[in-house]
Amino acid sequence: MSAQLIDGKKVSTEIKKQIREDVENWVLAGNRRPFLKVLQVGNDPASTAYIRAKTRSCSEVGIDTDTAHLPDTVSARELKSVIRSFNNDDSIDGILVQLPLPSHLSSHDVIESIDHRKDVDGFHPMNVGRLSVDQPTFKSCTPAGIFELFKYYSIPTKGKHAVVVGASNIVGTPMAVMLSRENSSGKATTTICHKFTRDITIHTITADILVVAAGQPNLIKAEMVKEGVVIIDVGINRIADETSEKGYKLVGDCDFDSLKKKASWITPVPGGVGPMTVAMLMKNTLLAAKKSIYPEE
Ligand code: BQF
Repeated sequence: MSAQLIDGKKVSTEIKKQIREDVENWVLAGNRRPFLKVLQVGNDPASTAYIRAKTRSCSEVGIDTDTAHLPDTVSARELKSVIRSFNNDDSIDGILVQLPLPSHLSSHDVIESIDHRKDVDGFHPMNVGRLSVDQPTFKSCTPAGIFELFKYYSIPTKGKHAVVVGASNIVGTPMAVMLSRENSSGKATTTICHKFTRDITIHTITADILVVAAGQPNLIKAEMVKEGVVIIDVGINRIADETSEKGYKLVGDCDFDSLKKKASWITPVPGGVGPMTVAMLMKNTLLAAKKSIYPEE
């Protein structure tokens, strides 16, 4: 078998076109243009690249955006007071604190200080909790983007065995929740593997759908999966590459070349899940502006 490619770049472009229309209609109806405030602490180059991708997408869909910068020495008090001022600013619809934060700061405390009604990343405990009980919420962007890909390519999840490798708060855990809920989205039987899983192959080999978000290049190889599996590779790893002008290239967590011969569907890296994550951020920002998740009365 040779896998069909899941083209996240193409699907995200189509979704952003739709969001652009929705934004224009919202503005034409007399509303203020949606506004996303980004906060960068320090100047990690990968974070700068991600913020650039988000800012570019904002301009594509007609969302206003601005990035505030704080030094990596900022105290938790100062950072939270800046976030409080964004919470109280009615011109700001969505707040995004770019992760990871410097190690002296607790991302839990920082995320919890964001007004959950402006939490377009969907990381606030209020939004995570609502996700897990099937209430309207800002869905974490990467899992939401993966579900858009399932929809676009008519890849069924109902009744399937889904295996998620990686249990982060950002991707693995919300992905597993969305896959497993029986009333909305996934309806799959779901296994979560993480760093204490003794033998991940006994799980991955039975997967109909394998979502990998472990941050480890080449973790998943062809002999660890069954014929016809759907491979969703969330990994984004920079590895040295002298032939590229940047000096590095991006690879996922999966051995694409061997897996593409065995899988039925596979996402590439780059151009797979990554662009969908950014598209879902645009969607959440519009939902925040419209107060769709948390109506005012
Ligand atoms: C692509 C992220 C790890 C840690 C913090 C397009 C993005 C990535 C790849 C992007 C990510 C990953 C983001 C591609 C945002 C996804 O073409 O393949 C877009 O901008 N992402 C982030 O903000 O923080 C991270 C991964």
